Amino acid sequence: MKKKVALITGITGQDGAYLSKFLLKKNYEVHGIKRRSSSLNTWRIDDLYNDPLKSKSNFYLHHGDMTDSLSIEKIIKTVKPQEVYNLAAQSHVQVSFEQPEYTANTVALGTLRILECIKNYDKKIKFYQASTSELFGISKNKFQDEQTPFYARSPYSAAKMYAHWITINYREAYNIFACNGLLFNHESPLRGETFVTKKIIKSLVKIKFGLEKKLIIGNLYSKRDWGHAKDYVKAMWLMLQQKRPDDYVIATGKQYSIKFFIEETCKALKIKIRWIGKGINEKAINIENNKIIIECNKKYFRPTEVNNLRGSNKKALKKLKWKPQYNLKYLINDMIKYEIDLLKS
Ligand code: NAP
Ligand code: G4F
Repeated sequence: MKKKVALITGITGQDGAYLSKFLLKKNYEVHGIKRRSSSLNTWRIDDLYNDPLKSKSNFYLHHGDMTDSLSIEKIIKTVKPQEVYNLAAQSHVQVSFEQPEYTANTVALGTLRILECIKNYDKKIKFYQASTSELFGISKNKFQDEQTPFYARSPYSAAKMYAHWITINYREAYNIFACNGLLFNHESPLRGETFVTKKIIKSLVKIKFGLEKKLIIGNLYSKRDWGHAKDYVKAMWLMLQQKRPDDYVIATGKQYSIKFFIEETCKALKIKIRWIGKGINEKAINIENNKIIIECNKKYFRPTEVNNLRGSNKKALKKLKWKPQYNLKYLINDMIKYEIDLLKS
């Protein structure tokens, strides 16, 4: 049987790496768009790219950029994919306040550029859009699902809102098989270093081994529904294997605060802490040596925050038969193990 061909934008990111591995295991030919940078940005996928059997490898990279429609068009026409997974984005919420225009260009217009190319070149291409729980913003609902109203709380979220709706519009207007995955936060050892889970784990592991003194953190009280990226890339693929295109919430249904995540990481690392102070002055002390090891700093607070995210995965469970395999404890231990191995090596 002829191999299926998939094109992934954002292949050098966390999800791009896990999705590539997932699709290669399913015997896909995988193509990815990477942007040119002066420093290497392929460390998450080097094991695939440097395959000793490279000549037989099903993995290919192409230079391109979400802000450059000519490169996108050329790659889609050359690769001729059956499935396109649009994962590329300026994906950091706080950075989007500093670079709102660039964020809108990559996230909102970047999505439009791909959809236009699919519309003009081959409407049979199936399209996955990396939509996000950030769209729910200040929802007061205990659980957010596919019916929960949106409320953008950052330039990132506003840009993703456009991408979400333009995906639905191209599905309805041009009959394109286009799906939005409203994915809640998902983490892994390959998570970018400035996202809160990776930052906490990296820093606390270094503190444990005496290589760092303090973790400086922002809002301890926002709550997130954290899953494992390994589970979430499977859901992306499942969406494109259905009879009809649709939009799905992907979440664990469990919710924890940043403070709880820190406490669980400390437990796993056997660091005993005690919290003191309030608000911006809240700190954690290492009980064994009485030293302050965690401090808050205004620098990491956002102009507008998303405080409460917890998804309902009922639709995904029923229609996609998708269920998360990994819980928070597994996630934390997986991330810790990776950091310790890295220090050892
Ligand atoms: P990530 O690690 O930040 O990866 C983002 C990817 O986009 C990287 O490959 C990056 O390339 C690429 N990129 C950025 N700007 C680009 C541009 N102008 N042109 C081409 N590529 C560009 O993000 P992730 O965690 O894997 O998330 C994947 C997608 O899902 C993103 O769209 C994100 O917004 C969305 N999402 C993520 C989560 C989550 O919790 N992880 C939840 C919901 C939605 P470089 O490597 O060169 O930087
Ligand atoms: O880890 P975060 O930066 O993730 P955030 O903002 O929820 O966004 C991530 O998940 C979204 C899905 O909901 C994706 F769409 C998006 O692309 C990205 O992957 O921050 C999580 C929470 C926030 O409330 C933030 O204020 O942690 C809080 N936080 C507290 N201290 C911090 C810090 N966040 C970061 N990055 N760094 C801190 O020092």
